[in-house]
Amino acid sequence: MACLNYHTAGESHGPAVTTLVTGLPAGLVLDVEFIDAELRRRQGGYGRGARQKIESDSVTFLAGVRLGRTTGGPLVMQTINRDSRLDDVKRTPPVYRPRPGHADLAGSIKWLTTDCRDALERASARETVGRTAAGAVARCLLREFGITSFGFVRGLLDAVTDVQPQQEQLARLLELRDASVVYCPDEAVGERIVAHIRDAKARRDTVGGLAEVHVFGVPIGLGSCAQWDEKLDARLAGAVMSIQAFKAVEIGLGRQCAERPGSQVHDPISYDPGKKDLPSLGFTRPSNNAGGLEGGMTNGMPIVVRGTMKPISTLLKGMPSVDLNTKQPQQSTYERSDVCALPAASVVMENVVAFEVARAFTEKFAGDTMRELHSSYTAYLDLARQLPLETPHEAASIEADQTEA
Ligand code: EPS
Repeated sequence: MACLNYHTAGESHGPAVTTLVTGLPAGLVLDVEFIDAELRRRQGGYGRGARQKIESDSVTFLAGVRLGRTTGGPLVMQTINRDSRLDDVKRTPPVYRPRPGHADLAGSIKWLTTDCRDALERASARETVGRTAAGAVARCLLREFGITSFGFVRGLLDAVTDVQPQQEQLARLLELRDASVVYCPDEAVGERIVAHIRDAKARRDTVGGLAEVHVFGVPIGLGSCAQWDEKLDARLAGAVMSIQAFKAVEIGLGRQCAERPGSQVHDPISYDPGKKDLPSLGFTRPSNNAGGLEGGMTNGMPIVVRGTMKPISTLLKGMPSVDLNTKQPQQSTYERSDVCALPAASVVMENVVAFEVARAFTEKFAGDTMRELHSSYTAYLDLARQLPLETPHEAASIEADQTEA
């Protein structure tokens, strides 16, 4: 069977955003309410522009589902754009003055035109509807195995929360995050983030910020150390970096690793037999600076990924640019946009991270059906708990090790 993958199609002001997900096992129950709730959450957050008052996102399944379960065939999901007007040149005119920071300049030259419209329509973050839907489907799969995630806004400018999410507090954290208009589980910091966004709007400017995702309940051994392109940390970084406007990705301690010696970076290993039934198999770590990933593989600790979003590139006051036809200096075009889409980006990030975890999960526990995935997962954990396994190779090495000691 094919490896889990997805692609999206659609323009920001085209008729719809479509997602094609391939490699899903048959028999996965799709929680449509949950998927639509994630789409609605993606539409929200303080700092959004007028577009979200027009749209009302939800998915329609066009293929790959029967009676609420995946069939094993390709899954196609579609979300209608209510603000569909791509072929109306008056309402969606050509754009000749590229916005610094957007895909306008590079995309139009790449497609050999001075009209940035085609590039900006496809590069628009409207496309993240499709990625959120794919990730939400992946989360339906992961939660069957007790894997859950928490995505939130860590902060922007000088308003940054130091909250350290723990699995035991997940219910409370979700409550706090969902009560916040900027999806920040720290009320005081959330208020300061709102004030910064309001200020940016008053100055006809924009702001970005930091979004973070924690994934709990992940078994040891997803990803691989065998090949560079199988490393899960690299794939997570690629997935997060591909979200519109993201400019940096960190795993665990991230760039702070450069500021500490090894003894203050690496997480000591111990073993607690009372915890051997958990997906971490009893191995415990007092800290999680590695962000749940060592050698490109999950290590049983929560996965922690942080992304940096740059400020939205459409500024009400414009930016210095040139007219692509005349090559004369001009302020960049203003198109209706958001002042800050960081809360929405935290939802997108949570879902794209989940998709990569689900992809790694379905590689390790491959099967055409959910039934096969469940048996493969259980069999692996059983074998791992029995270590050391009595193979001639293992027995010889243990004996040699004990003789040396
Ligand atoms: C975007 C510009 C805005 C955003 C859009 C991304 O759209 P519009 O020009 O129609 O106001 O709202 O994001 C979405 C539509 C969305 O659903 O997230 C851009 O230029 O990237």
